[in-house]
Amino acid sequence: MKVLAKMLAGLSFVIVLAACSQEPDEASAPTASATPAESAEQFIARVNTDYKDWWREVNAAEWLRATYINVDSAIVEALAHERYAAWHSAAVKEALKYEGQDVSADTRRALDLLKMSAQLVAPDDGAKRKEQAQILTDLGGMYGAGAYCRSENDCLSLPELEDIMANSLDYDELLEAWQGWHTISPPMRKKYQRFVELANEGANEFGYADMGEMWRSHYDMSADEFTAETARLWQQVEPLYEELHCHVRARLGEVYGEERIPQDGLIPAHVLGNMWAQQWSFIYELLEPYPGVSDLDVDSTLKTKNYSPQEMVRSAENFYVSLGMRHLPDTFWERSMFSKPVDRDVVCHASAWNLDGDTDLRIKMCIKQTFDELRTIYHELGHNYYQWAYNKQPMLFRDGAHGGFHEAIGDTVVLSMTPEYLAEVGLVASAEQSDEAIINRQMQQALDRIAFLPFGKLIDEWRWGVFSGAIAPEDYNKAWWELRARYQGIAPPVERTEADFDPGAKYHVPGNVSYTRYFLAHVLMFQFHRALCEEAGHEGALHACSVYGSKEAGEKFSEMLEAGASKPWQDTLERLTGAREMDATAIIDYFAPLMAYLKEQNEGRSCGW
Ligand code: X8Z
Ligand code: ZN
Repeated sequence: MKVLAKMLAGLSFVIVLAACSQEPDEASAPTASATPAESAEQFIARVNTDYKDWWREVNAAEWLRATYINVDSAIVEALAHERYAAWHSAAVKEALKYEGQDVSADTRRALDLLKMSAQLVAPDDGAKRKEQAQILTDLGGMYGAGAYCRSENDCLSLPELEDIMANSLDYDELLEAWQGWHTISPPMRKKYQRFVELANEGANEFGYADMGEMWRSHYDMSADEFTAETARLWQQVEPLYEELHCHVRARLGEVYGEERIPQDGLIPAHVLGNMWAQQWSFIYELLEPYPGVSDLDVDSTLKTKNYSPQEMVRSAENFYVSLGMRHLPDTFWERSMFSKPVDRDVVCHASAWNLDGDTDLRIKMCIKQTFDELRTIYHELGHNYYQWAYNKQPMLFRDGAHGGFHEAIGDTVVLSMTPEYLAEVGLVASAEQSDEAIINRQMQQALDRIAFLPFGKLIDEWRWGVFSGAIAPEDYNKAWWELRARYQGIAPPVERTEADFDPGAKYHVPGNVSYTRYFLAHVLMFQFHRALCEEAGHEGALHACSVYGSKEAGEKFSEMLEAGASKPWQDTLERLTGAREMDATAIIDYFAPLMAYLKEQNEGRSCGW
């Protein structure tokens, strides 16, 4: 899914836009041309109807492209984006005519969302729109088909390289996999630079200073207020990250030697178990606080019991059903892509889709037998259940309350995958209840959830800079690593130059998916979890709560899901949690036991970088 309706993965949806002129098929496309006497309400009703048609067309093209990367799907997708963009630009222009008019709150919201829910806008110039659609299709294909080839017949795909990153402890082997994958992106650089110019031109035409400002304006507050919000949340959680970084660095120093892992500096990016150093749970074995205490080894159960991808997805579905939600439709099982096909290139990056805006729900993944993948399945089904729940809303409101909500639903459920839950469904042998067992589990979780926070924050900080021009093309890579150093305390394992384009090796950059949503989700999931646990009548520590089987929690959750984007997110959040602000106190409470452990471990160490 590239650009458009990037409902992708959760992503809520993008939509390209643009406008165009020389499209041969344009005449036959739905148009948003003005009908002078049309009221704002009538206009929105018409847009909702047309939008539904566009949604189906564009999603079908994106699905085809993401599951069959070849020259033909490139044509189909680029054309769909281009045509859609033309319609969208025209519709937004129409909508601007109602600015300042006295209309109902719902209509005003719909008018605003028509403009803001686009992840992408193209210039109102046919040639440029075409160029932009082509660039995005090309970038997506370069990422999806990307591979590291040692020779013509010896290529490693991303899933294979990720296996090495996750399982090897050989410094040089890790380095080769890391460097190998980062060879896919230098050819993207020029295209990306041009894409930025075109996207900014489109954003300007909609009245935004640049595309970054447009993205930041989609949060029921001003773009500047939103920037300040993300900074505030980061400040709240930064101390957690620093403790974790300090402890992990010390441990890695023992494993690889302090000359490779300097104890007062940055951690090389290739030794954290993940290609992007964004989630570190694959190095849990190196960090297990109390070795052997509590069996958290879901990986081995999946392998021993030889779970199929479908069975793993059933397990996730079963959780949602336990909350009172429906079984997924038959078409989900028939049309999803669960495994990597052997005969063609696909985009393996996990995503969840609603192809028709109604019930044609699907996921697209290359599922492996690991706990990490199982959690991702729960994550993706969160998107699908959200999409399904809000499908009674008018089309323009069929989206998350904001992008962070969409990303947080499935991960909220993952927080309920407690040892007791895992034991109940047979994924671990037994659930040990001891302080040591709690710390072990929290370490495993923190390596994902806390490690992710600075990464989640910095990706868009880089893009905001790129879109605004604060980061010039000749500094793309340098600025990227400056942010990685500042926020994450990590460094490239080998020297990088502007001949590299390392941001392009991360899916969401060539895929043009905004990323702050994931940062926000990592705060929100704990807030949601706390609220649902209260609803379920849980007493005691937050980390011990699972809402599995709680119809009360499920009902409250469903109420939020059904609202979609129909109200400002603050209202939706308040309804569930009683608060109108995103707030990191829940994540801080949650990890209180681990923080005490980390502080003790870090005593006498000099932390920071
Ligand atoms: O892209 C995703 C999901 C699909 S929405 C698999 N995530 C981010 C990533 O992989 O970079 C989930 C966590 C962050
Ligand atoms: Zn997602």
